Amino acid sequence: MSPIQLFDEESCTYTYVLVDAPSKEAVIIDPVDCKIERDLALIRRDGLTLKWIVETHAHADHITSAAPLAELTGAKIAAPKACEIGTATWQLEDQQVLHFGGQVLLALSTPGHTAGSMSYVWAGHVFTGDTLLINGCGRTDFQSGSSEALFHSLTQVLFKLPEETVVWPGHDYNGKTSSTIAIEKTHNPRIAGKSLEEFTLIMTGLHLPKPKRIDEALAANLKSGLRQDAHGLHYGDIQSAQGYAGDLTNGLAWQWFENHEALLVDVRTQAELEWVGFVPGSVSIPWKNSPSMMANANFDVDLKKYAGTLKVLFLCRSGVRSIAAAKRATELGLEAYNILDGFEGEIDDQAHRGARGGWKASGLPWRQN
Ligand SMILES: N[C@@H](CCC(=O)N[C@@H](CS)C(=O)NCC(=O)O)C(=O)O
Ligand SMILES: [Fe+2]
Repeated sequence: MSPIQLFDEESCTYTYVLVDAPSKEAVIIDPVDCKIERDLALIRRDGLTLKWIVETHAHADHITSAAPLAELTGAKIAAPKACEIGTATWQLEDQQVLHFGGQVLLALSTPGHTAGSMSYVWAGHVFTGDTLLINGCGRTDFQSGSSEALFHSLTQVLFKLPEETVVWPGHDYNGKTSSTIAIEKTHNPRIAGKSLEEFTLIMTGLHLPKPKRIDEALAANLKSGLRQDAHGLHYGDIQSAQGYAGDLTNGLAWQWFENHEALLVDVRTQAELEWVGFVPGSVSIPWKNSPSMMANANFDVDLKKYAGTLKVLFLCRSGVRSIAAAKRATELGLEAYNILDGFEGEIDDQAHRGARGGWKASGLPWRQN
């Protein structure tokens, strides 16, 4: 059994998916926000049931996708208790065990890079987060880091594991993928054969630049990446509206749609669907923002076929036409909702890093013909 190793080129972060083959239950370790689409696609492709989303620590260099992933998959979040990530369901302590299918994942407290950092052991593999890197180790110069604690975690915890244990790090900046306890114990230039004093000297002499996104990342990661969008809503929220049943985030829209609780109506033109993409399984009933009701005569006819069946969710490019369509649908007697930010949202809104990026940027399924 081997883990599936995934890489984020931007932060050089490794994410791991561990699968119990008979039950297809799975665990994901250290998922990254901008890779949520890739990770969801893998889960769907292999028919996996994600049980746990596990963090090795509160990351300083990238934002986790734990919260949106939990909402979209139903998995629960587990994180080291000492990391104080309040949104995690399971606050893990040393030696506690997570189960998925017939598998167990053992949490080992390995402080040093951060005071809460943990490593996880599974079937001859160890996921070391930023405690042990290949030919390196996590820095100890911020976030309650301690060279002394790291020295102890490396020499007294990780290096006590069986020598053939495969080491899977949280990052690699040099293209390396895995190692073993035996190799790191004997060859790791920062720790192999070093005394605590020598190790501390090496660590204090690193003088690494601060991670570029540390402030933004830490604040977000202490909430599992749960962020408010520009409407003040959290991923998955719904808010009441005038003239239709409500506004909802695309995360909740996807959940309802996938659970067959709602019909998803795309009101963009055929040309937009073809050029920009669409949500598989959605129904196309174009709405034109035109003063003449005649322009939307077909809208009424097509939509009435669905009256009285399900909730109807309206999607357009940025969330304007869908409001008009939701109002009209309400007049026609349907339970109609507007999906905030539409398919594309506010493009180029760098400040929010995709928070207003719409359906596509949220990593929800879509396709182009
Ligand atoms: N250059 C990266 C930061 C890299 C970094 O500091 N990585 C941390 C892990 S969060 C580390 O411990 N690095 C150890 C090392 O580079 O030796 C950024 O700006 O985000
Ligand atoms: Fe880190």
